[in-house]
Parts: sequence; structure tokens; C-alpha cells
Amino acid sequence: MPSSATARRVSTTAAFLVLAAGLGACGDDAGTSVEGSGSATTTAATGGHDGHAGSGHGGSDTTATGGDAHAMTRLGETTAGDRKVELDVSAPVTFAVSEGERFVRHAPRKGENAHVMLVLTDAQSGDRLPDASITLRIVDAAGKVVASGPQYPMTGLGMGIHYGDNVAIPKAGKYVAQLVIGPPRIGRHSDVVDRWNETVRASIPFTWKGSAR
Ligand SMILES: [Cu+2]
Repeated sequence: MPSSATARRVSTTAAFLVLAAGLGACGDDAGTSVEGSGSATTTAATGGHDGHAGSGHGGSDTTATGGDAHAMTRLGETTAGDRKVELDVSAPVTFAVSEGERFVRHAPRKGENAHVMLVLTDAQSGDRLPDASITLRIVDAAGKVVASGPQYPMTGLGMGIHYGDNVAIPKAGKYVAQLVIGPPRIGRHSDVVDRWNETVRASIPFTWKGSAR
């Protein structure tokens, strides 16, 4: 291989590693792969306009039905200051996240048995809030942290914007989802410029049945 190509590959890999490190706990093993080439210039523009598509999550707190891999269950919700956050769960999924000009696929890793989804909204209007940072810790009844990490912003067909990741929740029982929610960085009209600017903490207790189905 020509040395220039080798150098380019090395530098690309290095850049990816820097990005992965910046994201924290995720994206460092066989469950992660780089998809596509640098030519995917149109893909990064999604996301911003789906924030009001509340139908995917609103109101349906019923148990997931059937074998639909996308079926989700609401585990709980809480209000933290001027924001509301809802915790949903489905079976683990493969998702892709934008890193630079590429989308990087995250397949479920060994042992992961749930895809957690956090739906962040304005507590008054119910408008979904994109471009926030959310860190999640799941703690068991004994206080042991069973999952921890920054949550990826993502969307899916009929789901709308949420933040989530695949996690391993070891066994049935009672847990608490502990959240640190930073301000959404999306631009704002003047009527909401003073909202959501504090970093808030929230806790959502939930019961895990042992699987997402
Ligand atoms: Cu998701």
C-alpha cells in the first residue's frame, strides 16, 4: 500500500478514536463499526425537525405487545424543573450515530438486553427538546451501578427524537434511573430563551421484569 494511503488511514483511525473517547463509555469494541464513506453529505441534516412528533411516545403507557422488535414499554417519568423526561425501553436495537461525516453503527453487545429511550420535553408544552446532553446511570436496589454513560440522540420511524443506548440490566427487580440533563443547545425563540438553561438531575424509579418483552 502506498505510504500516503497508509498515513491517511492511520489519521482517520486516530480521529475516530478521539471522537469515540470524547463520547465516553461507548463505541470501543466489536459492537461498533464504521459505515459508509466520506461521501454521505446529506445524512447529517436529520433530526432537528422531528422534535414535535410526539405521537410515537405520548400517552401509550401500556405494556408492549406482540413480537414487534420496536415495541416499547414506558417504565416511568418525572419532572425536573422546567423539563419532563420519560423512560421507555425496548429490546436492544442496532442504531447508528453521526461521527464527523460518517455514521457509526452500534450493534447490541453481548449481555445487553434493553434499549433505553429517554424522551425529553418542555414540562409545560410537551415539545420535544433536541441537542441536549443526558447522562444515565442505572442503579440497583443495593446501590450498585449496573449501567452508566452518555445517551445518544437518535430517532426512529414513528418514535421521534429521543436519547438512548443499549444496556445490560442483569435481572428482574427494582432499579433507579439517575439522570443528569444539560441544556438543549437548539436555537430558541425569545419566548423560551430563558428556559431549560440549568443542568438538572432527575431520578426515575422503575421495575424491570427481566426482559424488554
Ligand atoms: Cu433509540
